[in-house]
Amino acid sequence: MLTPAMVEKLNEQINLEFYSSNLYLQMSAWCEDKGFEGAAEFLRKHAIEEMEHMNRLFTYVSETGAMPILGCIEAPPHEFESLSQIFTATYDHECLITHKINELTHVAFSAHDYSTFNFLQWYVAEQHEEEKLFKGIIDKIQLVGEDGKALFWIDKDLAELAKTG
Ligand code: OFO
Repeated sequence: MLTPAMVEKLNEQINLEFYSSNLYLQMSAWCEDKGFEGAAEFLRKHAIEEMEHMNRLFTYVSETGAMPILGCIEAPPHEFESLSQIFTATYDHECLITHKINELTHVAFSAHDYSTFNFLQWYVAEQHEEEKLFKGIIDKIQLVGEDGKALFWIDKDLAELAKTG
């Protein structure tokens, strides 16, 4: 049985995962519009992964007999300057998510809620992977530069990542 405070925190995270999904989906539309098809595919796939993160939390809250509550999801930005700005923003966003997961985990541990603490370990590990993934993309963009040809290859690389990642 979850405490009301824990349910509230988990519900906040459910809504945040929705936002992450919308953010990446919106970014994919910008990429599609600018002709970055690989980046668009990668972000679209990642938006689906964020919905899976949301669903995992939603199921956990339901299974413990509490009520997942969906709130208003803030509209994500839809105008971006460049591909590099998009991926810097995704990395910053993932760092924010890591911070939120750490906070949640701390609340669970402090309340001796070891079931939730254990459940959240999946997210702790996942955030390590997420930060690594997005940091890797920024590093690549910085390495090759941002002229047309370089971005063409980055886009191809992202298409491959969308297939395998
Ligand atoms: Fe990208 O990890 Fe969930 O939000």
